[in-house]
Order: sequence, then C-alpha cells, then structure tokens
Amino acid sequence: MVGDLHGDYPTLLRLLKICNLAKDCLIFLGDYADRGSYGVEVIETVSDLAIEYPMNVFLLKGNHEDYTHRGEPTFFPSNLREEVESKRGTWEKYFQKKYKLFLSQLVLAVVLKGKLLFVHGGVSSKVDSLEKLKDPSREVEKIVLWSDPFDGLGERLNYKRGGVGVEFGADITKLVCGQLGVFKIIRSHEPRKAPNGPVYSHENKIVTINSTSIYGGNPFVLRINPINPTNLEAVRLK
Ligand SMILES: [Mn+2]
Repeated sequence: MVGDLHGDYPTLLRLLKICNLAKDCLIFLGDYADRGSYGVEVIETVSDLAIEYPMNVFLLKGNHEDYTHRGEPTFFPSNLREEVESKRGTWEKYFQKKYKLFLSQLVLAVVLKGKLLFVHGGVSSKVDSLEKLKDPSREVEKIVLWSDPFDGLGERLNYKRGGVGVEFGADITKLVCGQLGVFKIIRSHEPRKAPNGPVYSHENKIVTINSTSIYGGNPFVLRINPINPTNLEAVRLK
C-alpha cells in the first residue's frame, strides 16, 4: 500500500527497488503530483507500471487527480501544470495525449473482499454498498476523495477542506465497514498526520499512511499479507 507521493520520485524509486512486481502487488492511494518537484516523473512511472503489470499495480484516484475534461484542476493549489510546461511542453497537449490516459487508469477504491477497503480520503454514510464505489455518483466521488476521519461522532461537512467531503466519526466507520463487509479502511490524504508510521483511529478500523518525504518525516509503505491481512507491517522508504 502506497500513500500520497506528491511528486516524491526518489521515494518511489526506493520502493521499486525493494519490491518484485512478478509477485508483489502495489496499491497506490492517489495524490501523485503537486507540492513536490517530480510529479511528472511519478505519474509517468506509475502509469507505465500499471500498463506493464495490470494484475499487480492498482492506481487509486486522489483529490489531486480530479480534473475537468478540459484539463482544469478542481482543487487548489496545483503546480502540475507549471511542472509539465517546464519539462514536457504545453499543458493542453500533455493533458490530451498523456494525462487523460493516466486518469483513465485510476479507480476510486480497491476492496480486498471481506477484509480491507482502500480509498484516498474516506467514507460517509452515503457509501453504503460496493456498487456505489464501482459506479460512483459525483457526490460519492467527492466524499471518497476529500473526507477525513475525526474524533467526534456522526458526520459533518469538512470545513477544514473548504466544506468538500465530510469529517466522519467512529460510528460512521463502523457502519460503513459493516455494510461493505470489511474490517479496516486504509487511506492516505493526510500525510502530515502520519509522518513516521501508520496512524490508527476509530478503534483501529482506520489506518492513515504516508509515503512522501516532502513534509519531512520518514515515508513508508504498508505491507499486507493477503492471506492474513490483520497483520499490517510498515516498511520505511528512507
Ligand atoms: Mn489528498
């Protein structure tokens, strides 16, 4: 499981050195670019990997991969456009020729059936079936991309992110896990919350991970044995 990279290409390269894609699976939880300096390299590398290893590499969509069909980001701040123009030519051409292909490779969620749910941000009571994740409405998509767990109960608009998505409590996590038939939700979206290792909340049902060094700290991935997924192991990438 790989958390937000945010343009941290050196960390991605360290990860690729320690895994063997002939047998290991990689699930990226989104937010590949922006903030760090190597978003273009990260995007092109993971996109190529997903083509080369379609059964082993899964790319989730993060809120930093949410663009209109004309190539305008729906979030702020975004520096990918500037980075592309300094490295690859005009954004418009890159968006049409490369970035759209990358967007088409992204999924909103991955489920290890009966066990784990992987999303970028979080859930709300509206995420009440696997079908809603398979064929999401725009509302469900925004919830999954933008939401964060909080210490209260219930759910409320996510004001710390401008009211997009929700903050959801332990009761909502329990409800959604029950409805989707999983016992944990692995998510990213708050790399600063987990600088050096996974952070467990909501009675250990929520696991927040971080795979970027752009905020300092020690990026890591989470290793999961699919036979026994209760055993989560953080592997440092520094
Ligand atoms: Mn995010």
